[in-house]
Amino acid sequence: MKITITKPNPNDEARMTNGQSSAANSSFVIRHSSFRRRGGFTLIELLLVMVILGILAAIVVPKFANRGEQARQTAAKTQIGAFSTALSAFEVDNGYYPRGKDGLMALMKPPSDAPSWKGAYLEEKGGIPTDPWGRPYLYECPGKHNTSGYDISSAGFDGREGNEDDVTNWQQGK
Ligand SMILES: [Ca+2]
Repeated sequence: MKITITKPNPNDEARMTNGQSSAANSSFVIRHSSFRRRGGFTLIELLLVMVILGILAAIVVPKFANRGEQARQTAAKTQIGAFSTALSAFEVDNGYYPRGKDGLMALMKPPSDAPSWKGAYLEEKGGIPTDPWGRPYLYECPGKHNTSGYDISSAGFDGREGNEDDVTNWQQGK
């Protein structure tokens, strides 16, 4: 930080017409323009930045937290759609949908009563995929909701069947 002290000359005094006559009356004038530029942030500016960061944290964090759950719901819907495509392919080859509660296994390994089986119908190498919350998808054929087809669902975040966060292949609330 460099502070230069110079004696005023008549020209300087002539320029100081904006209410700085007290400085002009003193013997020396401190030129501190370089001090102003290198001084960094003032306390007010720092406080303002902290307030803005506080507002951003309050707004942004809950939104992203919610997005994660929305993304898992979407992933479960997409996976159920993929199961449905594979189950339709199974039905085309064999004339029926895989039966019972373990029916999804028939997409990977041929059941005993499927001589025209042309699977595997899923590319998953780790077996039948679990839902985004780490639990198995629930399958039943014939279904309780889709009586002429099959029910497939995820119990959602809470892991309990039959409430509103479930992801299903039937219309919920009916
Ligand atoms: Ca649930």
